Amino acid sequence: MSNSIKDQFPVFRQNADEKPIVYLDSAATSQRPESVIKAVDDFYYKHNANPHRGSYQLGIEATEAYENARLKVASFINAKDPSCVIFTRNTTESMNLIAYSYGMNFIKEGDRVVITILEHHSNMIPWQQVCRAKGAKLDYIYADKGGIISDEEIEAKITDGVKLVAATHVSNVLGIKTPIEKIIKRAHEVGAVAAVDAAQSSPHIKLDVEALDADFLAFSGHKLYSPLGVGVLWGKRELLDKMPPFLTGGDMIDSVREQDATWAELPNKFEAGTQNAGGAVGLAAAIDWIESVGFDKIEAVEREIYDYAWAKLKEVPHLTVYGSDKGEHYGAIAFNVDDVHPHDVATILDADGVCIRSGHHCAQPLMGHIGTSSCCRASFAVYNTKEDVDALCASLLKVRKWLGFED
Ligand code: C6P
Repeated sequence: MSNSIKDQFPVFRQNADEKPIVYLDSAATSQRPESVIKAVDDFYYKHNANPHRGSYQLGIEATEAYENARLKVASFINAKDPSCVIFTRNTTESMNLIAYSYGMNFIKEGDRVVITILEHHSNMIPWQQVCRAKGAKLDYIYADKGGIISDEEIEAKITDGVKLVAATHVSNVLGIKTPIEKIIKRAHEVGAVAAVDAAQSSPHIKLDVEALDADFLAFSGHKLYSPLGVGVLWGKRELLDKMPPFLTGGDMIDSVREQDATWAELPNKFEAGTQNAGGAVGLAAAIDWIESVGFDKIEAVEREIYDYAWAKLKEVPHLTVYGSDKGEHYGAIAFNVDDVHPHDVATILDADGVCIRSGHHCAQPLMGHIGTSSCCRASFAVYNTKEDVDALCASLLKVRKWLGFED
């Protein structure tokens, strides 16, 4: 299957003497289309200045580029109020912002915070810190071994006394979509605030904060075809307004006296210091690119690749594929080769130009839950093809042979 989308990504345009790259690590970070790279270049070639600072023409251009990126993100996630879109460095910073600004101030002793066992450490450790500091309890919604969360588990864990629920939209290890809509609804029924980690859903699923009715939603630009170092936190105004700043310094103040200060309005209150305007411009260009392809096409292409990969990997001997064929999956498939450490698998695959991630994927409690300490993960984006999956499977067949196993 040819994929004209792939041609738009310079990293895949190798010279004849270069080994082709079979990039199956988009859940870690995606590649960038040429239009994004050019947009970032254009910003630095022609419009770079410190946004919100310079009143000269170049400064105005930089501010406009940065603020237009905010408008683009707001429309991308269907946020009605663009000033509730806050630029951060990444999902990790966004989740920490919620934890340190909302959690540390509004979670009290004896309260409960609920997360799921599928969480990435970025949506786990901040809540451990909040609960430890405030004397609150951290509870887990467990999935079955396939990653499926039942309605009963949601109802049993999200009960009176829960003040905040933070859940991933899609697991970075198993690729499974959580029943996030039910989790949010249940959180609201018990009066809790609901935060969504959309790091792994944003490249695959059309986000709509209105329809989801989340209170907070976070994602990283770099998994979404954008530059490294730019992320997003969206929150409901009534929450963001009452939260104190997470970081303090330049551009987040209304006025400063010797002993105290007052804060700027949203979004500046949460954007202390010089911001990554080039990154924001790249994120806006990535959104343009995604919209030019369209989520219908993205979902269709990725569904075909995912189903193909799932079936093919199941046929590879001596392979344990984690997760289940029930449920909705996006992006990632986790597996192990019998008797071979995942890092060795990844290194052997690299000799064929096949890039996968190995390790605990920043989800150690989930690893324990599915019965391993680490695993391999192949992850897909809209530029992948069935040929990429074939190359992965062909390379996997070599692994045990290389290591001297007889079969
Ligand atoms: N997961 C992976 O290979 P940052 O690193 O801040 O951009 O994103 C953190 C993060 C938060 N939540 C989920 C569900 C994630 O998958 C990630 C990042 C990468 O799985 C890098 S560890």
